[in-house]
Amino acid sequence: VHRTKVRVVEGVLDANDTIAQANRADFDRAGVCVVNLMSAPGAGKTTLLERVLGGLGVRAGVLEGDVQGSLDADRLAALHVPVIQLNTDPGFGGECHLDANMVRSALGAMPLADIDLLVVENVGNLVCPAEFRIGEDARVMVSSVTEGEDKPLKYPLMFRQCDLVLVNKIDLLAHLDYDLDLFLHHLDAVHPGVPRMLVSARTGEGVGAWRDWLLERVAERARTAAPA
Ligand SMILES: Nc1nc2c(ncn2[C@@H]2O[C@H](COP(=O)(O)OP(=O)(O)OP(=O)(O)O)[C@@H](O)[C@H]2O)c(=O)[nH]1
Ligand SMILES: [Mg+2]
Repeated sequence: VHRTKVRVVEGVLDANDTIAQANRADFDRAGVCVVNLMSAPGAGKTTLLERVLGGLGVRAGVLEGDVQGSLDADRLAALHVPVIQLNTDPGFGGECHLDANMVRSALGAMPLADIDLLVVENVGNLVCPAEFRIGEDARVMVSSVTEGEDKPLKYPLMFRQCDLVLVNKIDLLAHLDYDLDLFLHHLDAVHPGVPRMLVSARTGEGVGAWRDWLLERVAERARTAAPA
């Protein structure tokens, strides 16, 4: 029974990867850089986007994944960027992540030809989103200091599969017994040397580096897409 289950899961992930490749082809055609933004609920994904998307200097769009509601999409629509809300409940059975097919279902409504950067804010969850590629260029995860230093050890896949870790809410460090060095030690144990930035969406500290990182990814994407 156990073996059968494992095969089913592998089949689901294979099917997901096929659709992710179709998404990738659409993004390539449109020349769009896509960032998959993931974290536990409340780590600060939407606030960090509010901080960088206004006046970014490249044309951005956001795909908001939530189980229910449009609270985050409403917040980001105030920045006058195209935002599409994807609800996994009821449309996709209340799933705890976005998969390639859900993203695909929303692409028709996103003006890909008119944007350079698409940020996909995934459903708040440290487990499931790590398993599903959506056709993205880069995976960024937010780990806030209120979550504890042990999270890389408890959710290694999420920390291992990302290209950048934003350590958020550092404005709160003075009020916590969180040991930043210990967190970074655990991070390096599961993903040695992964790029990381210490940020506060509240005070804006480190947000410039996060903005520059996004701009560099867009520029890199444009360079690799340019005809030889
Ligand atoms: N002190 C402090 N609070 C923050 C910071 N970033 C976010 N918050 C607060 O944390 C709460 C959650 O932030 P959100 O940006 O909604 O988090 P999220 O990851 O988008 O949450 P979900 O989409 O529900 O998973 C809000 O009350 C924010 O104001 C920060 O750097 N410092
Ligand atoms: Mg959010």
